[in-house]
Amino acid sequence: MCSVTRTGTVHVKIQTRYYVCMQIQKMLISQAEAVLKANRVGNATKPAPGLYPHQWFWDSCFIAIGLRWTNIEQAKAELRSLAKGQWHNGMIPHIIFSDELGYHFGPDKWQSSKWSGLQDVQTSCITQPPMLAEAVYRVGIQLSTIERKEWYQEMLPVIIAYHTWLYRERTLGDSPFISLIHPWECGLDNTPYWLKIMRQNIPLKLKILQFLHLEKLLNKTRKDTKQVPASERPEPIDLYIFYNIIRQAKQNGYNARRISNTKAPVIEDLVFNAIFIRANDLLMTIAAEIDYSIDADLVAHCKNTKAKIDQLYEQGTFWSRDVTTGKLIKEQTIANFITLYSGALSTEQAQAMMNDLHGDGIWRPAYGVTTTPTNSRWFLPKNYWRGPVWVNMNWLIIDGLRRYGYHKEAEVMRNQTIAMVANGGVCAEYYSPIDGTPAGSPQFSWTAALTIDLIKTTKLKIATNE
Ligand code: 9WN
Repeated sequence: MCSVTRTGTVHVKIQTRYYVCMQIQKMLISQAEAVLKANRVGNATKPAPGLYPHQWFWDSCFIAIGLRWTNIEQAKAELRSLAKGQWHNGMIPHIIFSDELGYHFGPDKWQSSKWSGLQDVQTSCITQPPMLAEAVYRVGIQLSTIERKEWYQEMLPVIIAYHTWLYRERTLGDSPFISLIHPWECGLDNTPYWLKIMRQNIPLKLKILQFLHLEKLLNKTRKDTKQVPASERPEPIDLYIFYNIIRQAKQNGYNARRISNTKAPVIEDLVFNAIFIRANDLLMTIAAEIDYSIDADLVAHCKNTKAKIDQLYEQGTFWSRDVTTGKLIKEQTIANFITLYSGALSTEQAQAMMNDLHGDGIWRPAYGVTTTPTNSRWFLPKNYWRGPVWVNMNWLIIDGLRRYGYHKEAEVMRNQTIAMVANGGVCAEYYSPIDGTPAGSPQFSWTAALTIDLIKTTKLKIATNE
């Protein structure tokens, strides 16, 4: 049963839980297209109206992956707009600011032009998961051979400069992995493994508030909860620690080596590194297609990161590493499963992942994978990255499952994800893993874009360059 309201929103009730009929799929695509159109500002798409009024790095990559089916020129423009925000040293920032006001941590807090080399674009001064190679590659698949080659010629230098920056500025000591200086860089902001490390060093002012049980007072001064209920956003203490880490990073010129000598958290993040390994492979695939010669050092680095992933493997799974102590951070989250997407796992490790996916509280009947297992002490069903199901996470896992030949499981998760979005009715930012209730911001762009992609991508030929 489907109905369209006078405002044009599609409300869908599905009788069979995981199967979404063709008629509803078509309506979902129209609904998703409308969300993307409404969120479009100039050449880029904001993640959501109100809460996120600028361009975000990995959001735009997911958005382009969806837009390639409905408007390929906009998909290209979305990624070109990211390239315009690329710093002269190669970094792609996690936010490129538009003129809209109201974001809770705006351009004045970062003062990017002191470091970026860009005078006409204001950005944040940290990065986000390197999804660009995947987005460029997938847009390329939709083009004719000649257009694809031109597209790759245009975008490959951007990807190379970015990956080279990551290796130059973000590998510390002899480690083959990329270090992050802020949880916003991994995109899963309040995921338990970051909270655990961050909360070991709470600033004195916040400690006093906690001691007096007054931390909820902080909610009065925050802007993000004007759009979304506080219970669905990071806890006040965590948000203010996020802000504080940026202030400290700025004092250290956003330089990871300097920051790693302070008490600020620095983590070799599993989600980021898994995505990076895949992105390195795609960089090589793109280069091979246009006979582009990649610098030997970069090739060696890429191979080394992939080959050494077992350094993050202990007790039958993968973890992020705390750079300060050198120890793995053993908090189970969805990050463990994003390693499937990397393509770096042995067949045995991938099988073990599959078994774990079916473990208690992880793969939820009807919705996909919880960001934090339901039996974790950190679990909160509607709070941001502490439990909710996110469409981009399901998408990455589906892609990884396909790469390891788990087509049946990938198909189940694909159908579940489409059904969850259809049932939720609003292209929500995230969904409760308990009952699929939409949470966070409605009209969320990557939910819209990736729903289009999931509907369209039934038999994607996966590229490998092994
Ligand atoms: C901080 C835009 C972004 C996503 C992140 C998500 C959230 C920002 C915020 O929104 O983070 O970057 O203000 O909470 O965690 O993954 O890219 O959608």
